[in-house]
Amino acid sequence: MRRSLARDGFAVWPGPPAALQDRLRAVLGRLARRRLSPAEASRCVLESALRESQRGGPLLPGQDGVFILGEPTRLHPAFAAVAAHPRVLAAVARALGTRRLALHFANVTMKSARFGSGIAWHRDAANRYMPTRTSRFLRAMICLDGMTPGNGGTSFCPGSHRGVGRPAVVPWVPKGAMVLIHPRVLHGGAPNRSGAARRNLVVQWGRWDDRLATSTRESQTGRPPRLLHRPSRWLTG
Ligand SMILES: O=C(O)CCC(=O)C(=O)O
Repeated sequence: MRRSLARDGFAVWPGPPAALQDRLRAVLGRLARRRLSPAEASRCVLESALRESQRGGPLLPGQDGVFILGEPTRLHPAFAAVAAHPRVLAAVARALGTRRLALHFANVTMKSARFGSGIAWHRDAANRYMPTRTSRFLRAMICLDGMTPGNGGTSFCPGSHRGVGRPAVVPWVPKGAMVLIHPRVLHGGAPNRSGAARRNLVVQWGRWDDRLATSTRESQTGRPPRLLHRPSRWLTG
C-alpha cells in the first residue's frame, strides 16, 4: 500500500468490516427515501444546485438527489465508527508517519443512479476546502458501492503527485474497499450513468502538527479519532 501510494498517488486497500458498512448503507437508504430535516439539508449539496453540464443526465421534473452529504459522522454513530475504524486509522497513520491524527472533515459523495454529477479534475492540496500549511494529510474514501469506469468511479493520473503523471486510469475498486488519496495527486470523476447509486464516505485525516491553512471548519474539525464517537449532539437519522 505504501509503495503504490508513493508511486501512483493512490492506493486501494481493504476497508472496514462489511457488517459495519452495511449499517451505513441502511442509513443512507433510509435518508434517500424520506424528506431531509432542516439540519441535514443545511449540510447537503443537492444535484439541482449543480451545473447541468456536470450531470450524467437531465433531472426529470421534481427529481433531485443528494450529491454531497456533509458531516455524516454526526448523523449516525456508524459513520463515526467507519471514519475512525482501526483499519482506516492504521493505513492513514502509516502513510502520514504518526498515530497522532486530527479529523479535518468527512462527507459522503453520492452519485445518484443515471444522473449523478461528475467531479472536475483537482488536487486536494490545492483545494479551497481545508488545505493545510504543509499538505501532510490524506483522504480515505470508503467505497460503499465499489467503483468502476461505468459508475462514475474516481479517475487518477498516476504519478501526478510528483510531476506530470501518467495517463488517467479508473481503478476497479471492490465494494467496501478503501482508496487512500495523496493530497497532490490529480483526480476527478465522470458522472454516474449506471443504474445504481455510487456512494463514497470520504474522510480527510491530517497530522496533528499540520495546521489548517484556511478559516473553514466543521463542528468536529481538529478532533482526534477517539472523540469522533461522541459528538455534542446527533442529528436525526
Ligand atoms: O467520491 C468521489 O468520487 C471523489 C471525491 C474526491 O475527489 C475528493 O474528495 O477529493
